[in-house]
Amino acid sequence: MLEPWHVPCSGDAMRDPALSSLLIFAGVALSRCCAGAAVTPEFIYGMPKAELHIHLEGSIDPEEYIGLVARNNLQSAYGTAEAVRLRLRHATNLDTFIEVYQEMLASMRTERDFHDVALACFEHLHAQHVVHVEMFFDPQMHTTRGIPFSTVMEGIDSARSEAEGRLGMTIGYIMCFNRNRTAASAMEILEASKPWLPRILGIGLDNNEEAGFPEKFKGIFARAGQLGLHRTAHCDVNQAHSVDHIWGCLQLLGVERIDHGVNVLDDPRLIETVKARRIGLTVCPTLLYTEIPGRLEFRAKAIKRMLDLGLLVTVNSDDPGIMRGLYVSDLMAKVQVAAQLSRDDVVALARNSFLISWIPDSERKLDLRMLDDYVASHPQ
Ligand code: ES4
Ligand code: ZN
Repeated sequence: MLEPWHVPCSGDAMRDPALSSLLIFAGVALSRCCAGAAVTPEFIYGMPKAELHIHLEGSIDPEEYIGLVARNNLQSAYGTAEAVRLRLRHATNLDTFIEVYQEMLASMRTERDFHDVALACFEHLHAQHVVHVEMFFDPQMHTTRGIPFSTVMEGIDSARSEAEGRLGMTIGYIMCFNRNRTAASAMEILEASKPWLPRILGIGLDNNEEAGFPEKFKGIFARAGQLGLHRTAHCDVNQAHSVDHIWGCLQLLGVERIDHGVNVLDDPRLIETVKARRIGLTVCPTLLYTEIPGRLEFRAKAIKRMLDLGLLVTVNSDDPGIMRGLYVSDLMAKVQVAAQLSRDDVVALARNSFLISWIPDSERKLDLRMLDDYVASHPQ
């Protein structure tokens, strides 16, 4: 269920229903008038781009959930997609978000389920002109439910090869360890993942941001480095001790990227360090089913400020199934309007997505050339 692309720039206009529908109808013209040079939603959608922050489990939408529950003969408190959507309104902060996330992912049981969920997600991203994906998955959330690690890996890996062949995308997986679980549990999974390591790009950290993060994962990240894996970590927006956590991820874990990382902007020394070390920031200006006033605008303005500071920021989908079905290009178009991004700004977002992706340099060069060709063939 996609939302209209075009949000008028004047709040007053939005308060008049007749005027607002007229403005939405005249969306392209409006988007031009708001942003100066021609930044149309079509230009944003058509740009080749990479998606670097999307969760397999968070891509399950209400219809998909209902289908999986039926196929697996599972008991569920929610009998229709509409009931699921109502339930998703419960997610208003990180903790309540994780509660519904856990309920949704419990619908996946078999290798086929993992394959189908991943493939549906790649198809959505392909439709938004994503040419390269680095997708998170949460092994502990499945192994602790009795699903073998091999079931998860076989399912998602066959989806990867099908999407690469049929859709012409390049795809890698990032194995996320849960910040609220022990380092020993993460190490167990890391060691069990060895047979699949050639097909895993890197590791990350997600789930509830609890005590001990990031210090307790120092050994995990050191081991992952020895195994040749890339390293990133979530630092969610406006959590307790966000700034300290970002410093910890940089200094103790040796991360190459921070997922979200909006609070980098709260510390001038952090800004300098992130810029000097060329740390990627995968920001997610997502909308929850429960409207939180100012949430999108806050993140959009942070993205604009990061661009102005020359930081390597990207726009990402995060959990589109739980967050109103919006994917990267939908979100970029919303950010463009909310923060008045210029054409150069939106191109920088796509360029950054390739610059901070974990692809071989030869591929990066091709992706960047594809973007340059796109820009050159769409004169202002
Ligand atoms: C997540 Cl937004 C976010 N934060 C932390 N953990 C997550 N898992 C899925 N989405
Ligand atoms: Zn995330």
